[in-house]
Amino acid sequence: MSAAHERCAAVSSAATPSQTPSATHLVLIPSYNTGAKVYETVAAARAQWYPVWVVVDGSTDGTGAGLQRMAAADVGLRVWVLPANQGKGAAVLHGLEEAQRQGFTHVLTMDSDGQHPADLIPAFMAASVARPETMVLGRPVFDASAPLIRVRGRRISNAWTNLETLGAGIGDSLYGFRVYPVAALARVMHGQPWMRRFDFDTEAAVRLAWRGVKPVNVDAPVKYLRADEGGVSHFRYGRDNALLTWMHTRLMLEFLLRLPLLLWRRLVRRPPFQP
Ligand SMILES: Nc1nc2c(ncn2[C@@H]2O[C@H](COP(=O)(O)OP(=O)(O)OP(=O)(O)O)[C@@H](O)[C@H]2O)c(=O)[nH]1
Ligand SMILES: [Mg+2]
Repeated sequence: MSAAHERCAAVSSAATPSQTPSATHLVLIPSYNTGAKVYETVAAARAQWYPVWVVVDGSTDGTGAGLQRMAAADVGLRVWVLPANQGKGAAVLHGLEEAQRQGFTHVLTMDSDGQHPADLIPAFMAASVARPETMVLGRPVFDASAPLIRVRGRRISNAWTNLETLGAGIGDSLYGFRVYPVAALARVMHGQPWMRRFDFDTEAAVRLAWRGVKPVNVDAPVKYLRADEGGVSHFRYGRDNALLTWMHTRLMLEFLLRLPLLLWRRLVRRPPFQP
């Protein structure tokens, strides 16, 4: 059995990963005004993993205080409350910098609104432990609850992403249920002022692929909850599609500048990225 397989087996055979703290991998949940759904999401993540961190992004719905109370009763949970709303990417960066200071090597990001499958956290972590040099990307499996316009919209984003990375194998550009190598993602984010809002998920995958971080795609269901089920979305079609269009414009321009290097790498087959 290879060392990677032994590490993978060690993670998956841990009887209760929610009781045994990981020193390398943590769950990071950015949260903005999701109401009570965030408590359910955090409890579901804690049932699967230790540690779980939440960055409350200037929420005004009282969940900052509620989550801090939860954390006071649970050593496996830590909560940061940002004083003002900064955007999803900025909230992730806040947690990422803290994770790096504390020596964690990987973070699994997941949304706070109950759309992502907490029960797959151990499988995603195991995939990352087995291949720490990669990013483990959720590939969404939609059910009938998914609005057609969102499903079709992401096909466009995925087509751009494939072009911008010369087909590096990113299965889905938008799904935020992922495991990232901390150092590589922090370097990418510190390198430019973008990726602080909804442009985070797509741009993170593209820029990491440009740096040679290979994607590993793992199927993961995504749910669209109705309002009466506690579903909350802050995605605004006009504002956020404009943001995503501007993001792909920037990435395409940079792609053209990087094209000779990307082609050269493709030809000489660079060794894989090491975290
Ligand atoms: N929209 C938004 N989300 C934030 C912000 N800061 C943190 N988040 C979190 O980022 C995650 C994604 O936000 P959503 O509004 O659900 O966006 P989405 O999942 O891409 O869109 P839907 O598919 O419509 O739900 C959630 O966990 C939010 O709580 C912010 O400033 N704005
Ligand atoms: Mg959502």
